[in-house]
Amino acid sequence: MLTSDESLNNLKSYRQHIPNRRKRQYVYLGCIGLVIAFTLAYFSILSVSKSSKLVQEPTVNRTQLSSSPKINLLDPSSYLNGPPTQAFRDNLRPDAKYITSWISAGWTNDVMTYINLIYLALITDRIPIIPMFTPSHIGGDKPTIDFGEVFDVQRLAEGVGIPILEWHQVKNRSSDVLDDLGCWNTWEAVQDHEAFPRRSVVPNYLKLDISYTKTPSWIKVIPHYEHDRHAYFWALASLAFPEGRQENLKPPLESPTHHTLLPPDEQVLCYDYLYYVCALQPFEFEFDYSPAWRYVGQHLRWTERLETIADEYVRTAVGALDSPTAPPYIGIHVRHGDFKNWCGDVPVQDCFASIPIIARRVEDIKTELRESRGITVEHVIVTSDERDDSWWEQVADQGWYKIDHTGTAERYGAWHPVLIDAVIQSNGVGFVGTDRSTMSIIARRRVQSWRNGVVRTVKWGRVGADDH
Ligand SMILES: Nc1nc2c(ncn2[C@@H]2O[C@H](COP(=O)(O)OP(=O)(O)OP(=O)(O)O)[C@@H](O)[C@H]2O)c(=O)[nH]1
Ligand SMILES: *[C@@H]1O[C@H](CO)[C@@H](O)[C@H](O)[C@H]1NC(C)=O
Ligand SMILES: *[C@@H]1O[C@H](CO)[C@@H](O)[C@H](O)[C@H]1NC(C)=O
Repeated sequence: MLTSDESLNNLKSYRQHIPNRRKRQYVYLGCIGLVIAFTLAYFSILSVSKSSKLVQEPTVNRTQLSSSPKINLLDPSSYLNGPPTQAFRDNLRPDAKYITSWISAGWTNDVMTYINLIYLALITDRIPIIPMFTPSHIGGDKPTIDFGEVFDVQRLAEGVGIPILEWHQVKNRSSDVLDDLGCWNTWEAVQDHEAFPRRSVVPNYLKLDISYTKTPSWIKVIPHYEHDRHAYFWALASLAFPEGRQENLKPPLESPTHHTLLPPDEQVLCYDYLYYVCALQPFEFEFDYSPAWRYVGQHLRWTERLETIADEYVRTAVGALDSPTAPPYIGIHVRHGDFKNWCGDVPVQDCFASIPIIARRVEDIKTELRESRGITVEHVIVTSDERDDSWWEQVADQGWYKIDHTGTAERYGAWHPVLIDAVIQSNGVGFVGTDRSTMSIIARRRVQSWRNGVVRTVKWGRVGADDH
């Protein structure tokens, strides 16, 4: 042990040598630094590739993706064995890991649910397998429609930077094989009203017999709070990795048909329902930072075909069918229908925002477009689920246009009235939406992200709700 004097002396002698030693030391330090840096880099690369072998096989080679942007992310041969098979497992590559989930609400909610699924795929390094859209609000007797018939999947895959598969690419649509699958049941961890996993018709369409394992209750954002059902993305993601999965295994519920008991599948990770999922706070699509919107939703563009059809409807509506391009317009989405159930004792005519109230927001937008973008927009196009003719007369009295869907379902199918309206809402330079409607929320985000547009949301529920 050094006395304080000795150490002081050492320090002094050390100091005296500084002028000489410094240069050499810097050279040493530099060399050592470089060696350390290289070693660290080497081991981190090694450990990444090792741990991804041990913990999780890399399903998405980001090096490859970033170095060759032209890679065909949709080429299923890289991520599947071949054409759709009768039993889905026969088509899975042993070196790849996948993720899937089901839908169970109105169409817009279902779009958001698939966006959440793809975002979860992104943060768990898995390949999402997206099911179809199932009819609910458009009538349960209607056919399903493929995700890829509505959205440009190739563009989505390129935008998000991961491969994206659809179920019909994996399993033959007309297969009679009922496949067994183990999935996570999130529903019973986030709510107390239903003592079963979230119900969905998707597993019936896909012919899957599912054995569910309850997730831990800590996935829930607001513990024990019965008025919210959201789970955290990263809580769900933790169950996608071997340790988190292992630590949270519980006796599963037997599957309805084969009565099999299966733990959550490691290769095809699945969750019953991903609508109520957020990073920070419930109903996050409302907020600018929403990671699901920023990393996935904004890349979800309509198919060329839908764009072409919608464009023709717009040109027809505004009487510009002979013009090659539609004029810039402000889109409005007025959500009525079952929203009257939220009115309580308030008479419907006082509860929903009246046309003059909506017109105030249209004027706001026109002014802002003029002042901030220097554009004057004359055309206003209204989409709504309202069926009352006298209401539509008020719309016409404003000089606003409506989309005529006479014959749309017959020509294109039952999905198209709502699909075309959603495209039209997203293509304006301005948008006025209805507060609390997810269809309005997502249209608003699209107009902001894709058109750099100006948006407003009309509040409703009582007289004066939108006064501000
Ligand atoms: N064609 C058309 N249909 C609409 C419109 N707004 C609502 N609807 C219908 O009402 C349904 C309700 O919207 P959904 O998206 O299904 O339901 P949701 O996801 O719960 O959306 P919100 O109820 O708006 O939050 C739609 O699917 C349509 O069938 C519209 O502007 N045009
Ligand atoms: C990823 O792709 C790059 C470039 O093609 C290749 O050099 C590398 O070995 C791949 N990595 C893995 C883990 O497959
Ligand atoms: C699905 O299977 C049927 C036979 O059951 C076959 O005729 C059809 O070609 C298959 N479809 C695809 C897309 O492979």
